[in-house]
Parts: sequence; structure tokens; C-alpha cells
Amino acid sequence: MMEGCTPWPEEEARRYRNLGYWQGMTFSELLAERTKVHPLQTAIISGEKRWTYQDLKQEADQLAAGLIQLGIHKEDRVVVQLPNIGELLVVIFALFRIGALPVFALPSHRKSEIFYISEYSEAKAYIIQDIYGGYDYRKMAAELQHAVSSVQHVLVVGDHENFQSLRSLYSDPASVTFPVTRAEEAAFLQLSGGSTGLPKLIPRTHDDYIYSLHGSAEICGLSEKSVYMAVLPAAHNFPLSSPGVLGTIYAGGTVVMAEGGSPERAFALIEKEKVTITALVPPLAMVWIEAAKSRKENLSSLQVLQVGGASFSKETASKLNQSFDCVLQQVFGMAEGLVNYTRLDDPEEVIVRTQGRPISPADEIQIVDDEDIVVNRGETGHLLTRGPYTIRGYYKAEEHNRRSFTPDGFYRTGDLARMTADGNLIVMGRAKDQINRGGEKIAAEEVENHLLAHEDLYDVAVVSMPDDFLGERVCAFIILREERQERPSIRELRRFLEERGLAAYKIPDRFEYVSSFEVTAVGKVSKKGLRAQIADKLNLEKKLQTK
Ligand code: OOB
Repeated sequence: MMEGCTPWPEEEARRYRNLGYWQGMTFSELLAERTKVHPLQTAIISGEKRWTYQDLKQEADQLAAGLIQLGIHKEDRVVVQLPNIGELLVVIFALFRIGALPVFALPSHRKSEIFYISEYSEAKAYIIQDIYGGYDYRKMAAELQHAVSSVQHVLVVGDHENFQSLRSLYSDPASVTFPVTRAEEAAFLQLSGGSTGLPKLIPRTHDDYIYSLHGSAEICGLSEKSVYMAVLPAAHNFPLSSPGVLGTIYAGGTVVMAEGGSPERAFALIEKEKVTITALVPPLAMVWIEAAKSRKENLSSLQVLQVGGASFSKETASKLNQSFDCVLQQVFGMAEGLVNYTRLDDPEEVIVRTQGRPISPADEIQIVDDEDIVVNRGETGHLLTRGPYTIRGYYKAEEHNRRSFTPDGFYRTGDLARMTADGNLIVMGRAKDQINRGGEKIAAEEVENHLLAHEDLYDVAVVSMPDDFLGERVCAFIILREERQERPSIRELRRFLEERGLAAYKIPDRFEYVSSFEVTAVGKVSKKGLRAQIADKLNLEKKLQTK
């Protein structure tokens, strides 16, 4: 096991192997195998470009050869920040081939996140597209190379300017020797949603991840005929693996890379490419329900519409069920591992009201009280889990791991849940200090730390506030330094955070100046109290507006 990764205890690893969950197959072996079976099947559709399985394998091998020649070695980390384009899959299969680890960043991440994860993972290279969504990633890359000395190479899809073009690396695979990779080794580092000041990295092995793909593909009924459309950022665990783009490759199906989920574009793509399954977050599902009323595209190919990443109300779930002529599937998962699905043949009641049940019979679920005592079935408590594809520790985070995992290896999800009599989970809330802004996760502490760097601010507390569309938005309560007379304007605070390079989705939607924070009995800031305070205020404002 690579340094900084926590392996499963030997006994459990043996059990997962004996049960056939861990197949001992690496991602490179998986792609080689699928390519052998149907080389000419379409693997990826991305804009005007198409890759067959043979193309994908060939390009991944060529790029892998080029990466070796560049000096990228086994176990080196490479930050990959690409939008939904076919090259994303070429890049990650190339890195898998040489045993280097992709570190998955999202296109919305900016300096604050990218510098941090590059430094934390001691990344050797950074792979980007030139411009996406109006943002020039090359600017960030130039600054990154100054700031983080481990980053020796910047590889660019598109106009590479002073950097190296990804394409130019493609070399003859026969000219190099590929290192041996093993299925029990870490394949990549996934980014955690986080609840502390700094995000954590999640090492996932070939064995554990491919098992989750296998289970997901089966539960979602994927086959070679399946066409999965990625509208959410494909590096996120949901569209990556539940079953997502990698689960589709596992099943030998076709991946359609979509640029965002706007109904105009997405519905046209569904019709054109005969998409059979796609995944949405709740706010996007609401937009789709509205759009379905008037749009005329033929969506009859669609068999499964997945919704997950954040709480989905049963009212909206019912509406979605009525608006689309396909099966709704709720997905409750986490980059750390555990993924729950409602099953395609579940009764409507279960699909609409619950977040389903785990992939594997070996997934252990515990719902406990504040003292870690298991509660009665049906009661709400903290969700703990352990199993064949849930990590036993974050990457190089020993101290944090002692808090995030129980001594016997259960991961503390930070979610509050209850289990129904028939074994389905219902997410009831969250105990972790995180904000779920329409599926995008924000650690309150991370935003607080950035705000505290502002010289005018004495103290800050960041909490969620309810929102009809996104479910939650971000609210920052602020106490000004006594000696300061003038409050920084909201625009100034926003710009301050932007300039610090914080991703836009983490920048508070609202700032509230107060003279003190509500505190708990022991004198800690009461986030519960602050959440109630802003919720009441919003309610009042709404009432005044409708008067
Ligand atoms: C997915 O992964 P992450 O790592 O971005 O976030 C995990 C957290 C969970 O702990 C939970 O708090 C929340 O997101 N969550 C949900 C949910 N799905 C995730 N909360 C309520 N209802 C749901 N259906 O978000 C993720 C990873 C794989 C598959 C699906 C989602």
C-alpha cells in the first residue's frame, strides 16, 4: 500500500476477495478486456468526437507512454481538472496504465482549492483544458507552478500556449516498459466534500472501486446497450461511478459527455444519442420537471433518471416520476465509499420516500446516538458504515482519521439517517459542519478561515440557510472589529474571497452583520441557533414580500 493510505485489515481483505467482491482486476485490465470483447463499440461521445473502445485504449496507451517519457512514475500524483470531455477518460486511463494517481479536481475549483490539493498531494503534474466556462485555466497553472514546486508539468487540452500540449505527448507504447500495477493499490485520489478547514483526499483502490462499479452497473441494469450521459462534472463520485462514466465502461456501454445539464442541450442530446440513463442533483431535476412540460424532444430512450447528492423532497420526487416516462432512482452516496440506491423495481412509495439501500450485502450500516450506542430500528441517529468499498482512512491524515473513523474501522459519515422496517435509509439531516448547496459540498470552516483573513472582521460563523431551489445556500454571520467604523460592503467581501481564489460556489450568498453570536450552554457558537436565526429572518422577508 502506498504511503499515507490505510489498508483494510488483512482478514477483511481476504474475506472480500474470497467472496469475489474484489476481483483482482486493475482499471487497465478492465479496459483491455472490454476492448477485446468489442473493439468497435462506441465508448465515448463528446461533442463532435467519438472514441471506440479500441480508440480509447490506444490513446490511453499512447498517452501513458508519453507520460513515462516525461518522467511521470508509478505512484506520482497528477491533478486532473477537466470538464466533461472525452479526453478526461483518456487521461485517467493513461494514468492508471502507469500506476500514477489522478487527483480529481472539479472545473469550478480555483486557486485556493487547486494550490492546496497540489501541495497536499505533492502533485508532479497538472492537467487542464485551456479555457472552459469563460475561465482561462492556464493563468491558474502559471501561478500554481510558482507557488507549488512539486508541479513540474502542466499539460493542456486545446491551445497550450507556453505549456505542453497533451496531444504532443502521444508516443508509441512499444517504446516503453509499463510498470506493474496491482488491484489492491490505490488507483486515484478523490476529493472529499469536507467539513473541516481543509479538504481531504480519498484514496480508492482498483479492487474497491471496480467492485462498486460492478454492483452499481448491476443495480442500474447497465449493459453494452446502455448510453450514460454525464451532465454533472464527471470527476465527482456520483457521475464518475454510481454507475456513471466508469460504471458504463465497466458494462461495455457508451458514455455521452454533456456540457452541463440545461434542458435545451441535454434533451437534444438524449434524443440524438438515445441516452438510456443520466444523473441529476435535485435543483437540476426541478429544472427538468419544468422543462418537460413544454419541450418537444423525444426522450423515449430514457430508462432511468437518477437523482442524488442532496436531499430530494418526496413531493418533487413524485412530480419527477410523473413528468418522465422512466424510472426514478434515488442515490445517496459519498466519495468515501458507501452508495445507496433505490432499486429499479422498488414500489413507488420506496422510490419516492427513501434514499435506498447499500450496493453490497457486505456493507455494514450502524445508526448510533451521540455515545455511539446503536439506536432502535426506525430511530434517527448518526450513520456509520464499513464495507468492501468504503475507505479506512483519508490520505495522509492520521489525526483527522482518528475522529472520522471508529476504532473498529467504521466511517463516520456525518449524516443523520434512519432505517425503515424494510431496510431502506432515509437521510434526516447532517451533524457535520458542512453546507450542501444543491449537491455542492462546502465546509463551513474552510470559508470561515478565508473570511477571518480579512483585517476588518473580528469573528465569523458560516451556516446553511434554507433555499427553495438549491435546498441550502451559504450564509456568513460576521462580527466587525470594534475599532472599525465602516462595514466592508457585500461586494467587497465577495471580491475578497474571489481574490483569495475560493471557488465561486463557496462564496456566501448572504452576509449578516451581528454584534455577537448566539452561544450554546458551554459557550460555543451555536450554529443551530444561527441557522434558526437566518431561517426566521428569511421567512419574515418572504411574508413581507408577499404582502
Ligand atoms: C455524493 O458524494 P459527496 O462526497 O459529494 O457528498 C456526500 C454527502 C453525504 O454524506 C450526504 O451528506 C450528502 O452528500 N448526500 C445526500 C444524498 N447524496 C449525498 N444527502 C441527502 N440525500 C442524498 N441522496 O454526493 C455522492 C456520491 C456518490 C453517489 C451519489 C452522491
